[in-house]
Amino acid sequence: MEAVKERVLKFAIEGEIKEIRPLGNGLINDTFKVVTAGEGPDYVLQCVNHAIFKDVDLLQSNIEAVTAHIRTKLEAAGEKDLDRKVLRFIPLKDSPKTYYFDGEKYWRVSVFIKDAFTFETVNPEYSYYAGKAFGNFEAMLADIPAKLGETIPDFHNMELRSRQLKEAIAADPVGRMADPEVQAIAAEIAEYDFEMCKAERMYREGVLPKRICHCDTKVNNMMFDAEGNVLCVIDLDTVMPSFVFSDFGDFLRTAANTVAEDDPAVDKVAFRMDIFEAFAKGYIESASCFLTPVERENLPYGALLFPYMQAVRFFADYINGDTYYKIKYPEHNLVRTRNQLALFRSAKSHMAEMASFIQSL
Ligand code: GN1
Ligand code: MG
Repeated sequence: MEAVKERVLKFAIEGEIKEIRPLGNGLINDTFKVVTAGEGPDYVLQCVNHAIFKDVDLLQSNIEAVTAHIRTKLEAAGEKDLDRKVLRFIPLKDSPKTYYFDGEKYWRVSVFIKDAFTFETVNPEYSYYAGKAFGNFEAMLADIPAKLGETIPDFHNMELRSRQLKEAIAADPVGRMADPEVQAIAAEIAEYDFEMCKAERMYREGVLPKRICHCDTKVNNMMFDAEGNVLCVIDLDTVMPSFVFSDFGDFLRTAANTVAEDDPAVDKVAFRMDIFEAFAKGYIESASCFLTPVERENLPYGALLFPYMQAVRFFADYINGDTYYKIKYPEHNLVRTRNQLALFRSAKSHMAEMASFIQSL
């Protein structure tokens, strides 16, 4: 940890470093908690995965613009305790930059929000609050003056994800396509390819806008206080222009699944309508100020799209020999694929119900 400590010391933090220890369970970046002595805050140190986020300068400037914009709005609304309600990134000691490049890796430091919790699962009540919070996050960013870049170009572009999977299948670099189960999965995915690429077509036709979205609204990317109030949204690397389905769909993908995204018990996977209803209600309450009718009526499609897209991404990574997501065992990405496909099937069986619920709001 000595080398890691040296990186932290490049930043203008308060107090002496007492301890640095691993934090959280993200699949992309490496995260640590930096405990300090004295009155000042503790911090979160992250090593940004540069293989995935190629332009860290753009990424941090997006995050700076977003957090500054939200901070200004919260301040104007008379909110107190802002360091608990929006992330604050620490500049370097010798420059206003909020990241440090050590010649090999990129590092950044933000204020640790104490007495705050993230959850891997939530009940309907918390889903309702989360819906309000993610809708509000998009609403606050609807008038951001800065033009944000795509930190991962075409991140949630289903046509691209589908193409990447087709390329992986054609190349089959580690021979995983020989397995009949893998072939069956490929066939099932192909069946829904055209239907799931609908958002990109609507965008080209000019009927679906892009907005500033969070693009990684996994349930564990939201912080709650001890009383269950939403504090803030974290993990801002993927904040970029996208369709509203990104935030609506990815939350439900993680929160409405009866089990974790990598649970091998596929027969236990189901899409929870109680979570859908609570989340949709909260989301629409705070997003209705900007949602168009097309966006609103396609929210159920968004709830289908994300399990599907995630299945495609996990599956492509499995075929490619596990080069993107962190894995804990060799078949991890295949297990994740089966799980997400099962969730897709379950969500699909609730399409009509979802549509009439949205209409009823
Ligand atoms: C990644 O970093 P983490 O675990 O919050 C991924 C998401 C996936 C998710 C699947 C930049 O998010 O898009 O939905 O794993 N982030 C990136 O669990 O690819
Ligand atoms: Mg995360």
